[in-house]
Amino acid sequence: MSDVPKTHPRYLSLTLRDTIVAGVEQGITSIHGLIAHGRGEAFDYLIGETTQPFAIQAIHAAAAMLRLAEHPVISVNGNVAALAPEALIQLGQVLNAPLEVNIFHTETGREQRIREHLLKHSAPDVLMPTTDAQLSYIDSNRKFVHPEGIFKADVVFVPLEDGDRCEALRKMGKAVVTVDLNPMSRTAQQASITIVDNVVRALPLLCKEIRNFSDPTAEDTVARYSNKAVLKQALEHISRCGNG
Ligand code: PTJ
Repeated sequence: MSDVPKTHPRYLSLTLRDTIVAGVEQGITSIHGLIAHGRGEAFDYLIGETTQPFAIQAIHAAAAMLRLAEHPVISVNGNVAALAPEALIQLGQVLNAPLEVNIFHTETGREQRIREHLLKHSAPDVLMPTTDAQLSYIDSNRKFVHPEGIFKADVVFVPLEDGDRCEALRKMGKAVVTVDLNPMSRTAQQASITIVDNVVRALPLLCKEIRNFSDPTAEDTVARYSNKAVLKQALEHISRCGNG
């Protein structure tokens, strides 16, 4: 770990850098994950490094959608595994949903190392990609999925995604909940619900919201939710900050 003093005004953000670097060193996070993280940091800086009202609104709708799902699945890549393993496992527990490793950048042994990392953090089980079940409309490594996991899911939670799979999942008729700090990314634009927040802040809030969920009008909440409107709020917030 680096020697950033706790008094540094951006201590938390700098600590997260250490965590993602450690993920690369452990062979969990792809080296490309550092670039993705840097992009995320830039947007986090612009939204004020705190959870904003547009993210709270999306978290409420996401909790409703995930609670109503018949077969929700949590997709795990190398960045989120390094940044928030405990929160991912907690989310799996509150939803009674499996975690499934699904990565974009192929590297020998990385999928297995992610699985072991999650098991070490007490995940009850972790599904792995297979060649038995494949997603349509996609050519990358992300197409390989588990028949009892993403392949069968009606709602897929996919934090920090590259746009291709989100589009493929939607074309296959699945709902997608994502967490993405960039409201303009293809994933953010194509997901059913986009939580524009840092995954390390959003995941514990989502778990809490699901645990305490008592909205008798959950179906209406999901039906009324407009991702377009929420993303617009996020962009307006960013441009207000940019204008001082
Ligand atoms: O482990 P792999 O091989 O599956 O690779 C994972 C990454 C994230 C490298 C891969 O999916 C990728 O290349 O993603 P992109 O296309 O760079 O998109 C990542 C998105 O996540 C960007 O829009 C970033 O702004 C956003 N992002 C980065 N860090 C965070 C984040 N969003 C929320 N919380 C973060 N901590």
